[in-house]
Amino acid sequence: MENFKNLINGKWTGAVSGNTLKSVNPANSDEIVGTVPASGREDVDNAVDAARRAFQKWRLTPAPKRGEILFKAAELLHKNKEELGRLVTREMGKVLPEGLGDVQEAIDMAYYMAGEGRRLSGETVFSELPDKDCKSMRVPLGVFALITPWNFPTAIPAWKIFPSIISGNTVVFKPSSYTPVSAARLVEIIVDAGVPEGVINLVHGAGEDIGEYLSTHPGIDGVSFTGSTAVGTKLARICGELDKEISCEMGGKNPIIVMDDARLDLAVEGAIWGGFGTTGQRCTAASRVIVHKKIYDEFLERFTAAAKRLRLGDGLKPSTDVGPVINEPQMNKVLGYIEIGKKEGARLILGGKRKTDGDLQKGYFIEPTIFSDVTPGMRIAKEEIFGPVVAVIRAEDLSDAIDIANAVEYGLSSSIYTQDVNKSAVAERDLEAGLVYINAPTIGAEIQLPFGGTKKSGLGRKEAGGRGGALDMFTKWKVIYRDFSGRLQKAQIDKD
Ligand code: UN1
Repeated sequence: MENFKNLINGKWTGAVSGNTLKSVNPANSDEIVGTVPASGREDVDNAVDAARRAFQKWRLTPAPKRGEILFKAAELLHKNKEELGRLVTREMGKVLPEGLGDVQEAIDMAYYMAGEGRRLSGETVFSELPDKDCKSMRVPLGVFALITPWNFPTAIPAWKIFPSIISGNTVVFKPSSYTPVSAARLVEIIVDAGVPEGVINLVHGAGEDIGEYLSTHPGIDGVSFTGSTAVGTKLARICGELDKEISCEMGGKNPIIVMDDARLDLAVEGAIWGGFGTTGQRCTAASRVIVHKKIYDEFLERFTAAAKRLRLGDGLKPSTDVGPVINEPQMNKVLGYIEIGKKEGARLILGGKRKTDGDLQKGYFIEPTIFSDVTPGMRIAKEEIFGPVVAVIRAEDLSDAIDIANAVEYGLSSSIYTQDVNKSAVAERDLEAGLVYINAPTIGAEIQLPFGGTKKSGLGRKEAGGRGGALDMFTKWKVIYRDFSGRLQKAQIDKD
């Protein structure tokens, strides 16, 4: 068991109230992974204050120097990858290769953003007037509140921490209270890499206690939130009124379309990985599979047979394919959706129950579950379940499949399996989603490209790398005009 504190101004400190929270292994609820402070408003005030004080110095630290610290953080994360990956698995439940993948995504982001220290470029442009020059540059916003979910305990924090601090911001980071120990280890490693005190502050606590307080704090300039659509849209509304920058990554109901010319073996494998990888607990999870009517029966048979072979268990065991869901309320929510699906008239063709036999009795395990004969109007076809439940829907043709894919409020990820280049081009153009995969499932975005969705999946700027990615979230453009003519020159008015 590991006991962590908040990090405020470079010092590990308990909550002012002295209260703590327990982090529990979802594969075995008897195992306490660690404890962290249950912070209140005063702790948030102190963290924001520390970040504000550190900002003036950090923004003037040359970006290449900030990059060197991030590079060191990447190397330390790499060195500690195995330990961190195991911790992610124990705390979040995902199988160990995925726990390690979670950490790898954080490492990738650290290296990538370290490089941005020498690439944070703007533009120089000619002036219309003589003896005058013009340039634009990226500048930090100030202090960011970073609020992250439990499903990627190190990757998503890394998507936010590294681009915000390379840009010269300071941060107050509030990780999910379900996976705080992984987040605390991540921060500890980043601090060991040499990030000065106050640049990164960590405040643990439940979202309902301090999430809104932190986001709307007068000392906060911008908010980057990943979590549910309900919380994200509420925060965005309040922050909008307060003139604070905010970007939200939220839910998904991501479809895989399988056309009649698809390579079925690939499509089945992709739907298994997309639907049941991370126990369906990704905002990018393939919770809908929309199948062309000509191959519907064959796909369903092969998909069900493959899902039947998945072994549920503790993610640390090499034999496990699918781990538990995060906790009891989430388990009950998923089981509730399975009941809704049955009542709506969908056919439950696999799974549907909690599993408690043998070693599984102390964890939150739900069988990989498949519904067939799902129609687009059903709730299980429209609402995000965030568990190992896949709805299989029949489509008449490509255009029907795309209409079904788009007929939800979300638009994060999407996919099509087809061998026909023309069909893939139509899907690429017409799928309403931030991410489109061709012959690959809906999960597995890489960090060097922007990440984010449309409709109710995303608000504001995108995450991760590339043009239009996180640097746009964490910087503002500043434009400088310098006149060295020694006289007053008037743009748009002076003739020569
Ligand atoms: C999420 O589920 O919140 O593309 C993020 C993916 C991962 C990130 C998922 N790289 O599935």
